[in-house]
Parts: sequence; structure tokens; C-alpha cells
Amino acid sequence: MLAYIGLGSNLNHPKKQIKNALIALNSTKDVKVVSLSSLYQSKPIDNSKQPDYINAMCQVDTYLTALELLYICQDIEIKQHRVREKKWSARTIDLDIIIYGVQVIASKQLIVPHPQMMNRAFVLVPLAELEPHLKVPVLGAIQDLIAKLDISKLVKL
Ligand code: PH2
Ligand code: MG
Ligand code: MG
Repeated sequence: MLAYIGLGSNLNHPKKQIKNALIALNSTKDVKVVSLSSLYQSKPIDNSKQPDYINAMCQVDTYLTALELLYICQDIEIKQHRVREKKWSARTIDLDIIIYGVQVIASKQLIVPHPQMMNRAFVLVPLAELEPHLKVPVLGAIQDLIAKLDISKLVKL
């Protein structure tokens, strides 16, 4: 199954955090990181006084189910010392399953496609870099989603 995982960090050397998470993902049995977008820098979405985020998107090819993949992502977050404070607090690493094949999932643990992806330039732009003609399940063509967003403040590194 092809899936897209968004990576984000704004603490403790964000670029290194993203690199380490990718290495950990790719070292997981039955998970191969197939492609990786550029890195992008942006302000936190709630404009709180946190450091800027670095974000990227990767495509993985996996035999894991969506839920198994979620647990792998959470495990990597824990190993990179993510502390879960309140919602949207600064973090060393965040791994979000954005898309899992054409599956539409709305369970207690996991919602895919990611329920906020259409509002987030730092998700859509790196995703479109990997797959410019992508049709997102339920939401439609990636370029149409991007056209509705202000992407001017997203800085490609
Ligand atoms: N993640 C959040 C909250 N705010 N802002 C940016 N720029 N990038 C993120 O990855 C991000 C955020 C919660 O997951
Ligand atoms: Mg997350
Ligand atoms: Mg997130």
C-alpha cells in the first residue's frame, strides 16, 4: 500500500529530528520510504510564540495496515522524546498519516485522509511536490485544494 506521512518539528534541531524519523521509518520491517519532499519552513498555525516549524512529506510503500503504521509513527515520536502537552504545543517530532492508499478511515484512533490537510499549506504543498496530479480520497484534486489556500508564507528550504 502507498501512504503519505507528514513530518513536522519545531524543537531540538528540527531538520535532524525529521532526518532521524525518516531513518527510523525506513528501518521498520515492511515499510520503505519511497520518496521525500523538500523541507519547508512556516510559522505555527495558531501563531503562538513557538519556534517556526520545519515540515516535509514522504511517500512510503508498506505492508502494514493503517493502524499498524500509526503505531509505528507513535513509537518513533516517543523514541524522539515527544512530550504531549496541550494540543498544538511545540514538539520534537510529529508524524501524521495524511493518506493511506484510497482508504477512508474514521475510527477513534485514526482519521484518513487527515481531517485538517485541506487547511494546511505545509501539508498540501510538499504533497503536491511528490504527486502533482494526486486525487485525494473524498477531498479531490490536490491542485484544487492548494488553489483555495494562502501558500505565500510557506518557505521552501
Ligand atoms: N503542527 C501542528 C500545529 N501547528 N504549524 C506548522 N507550521 N507546522 C506543523 O506541522 C504544525 C503546526 C500540530 O500538529
Ligand atoms: Mg500528530
Ligand atoms: Mg500534526
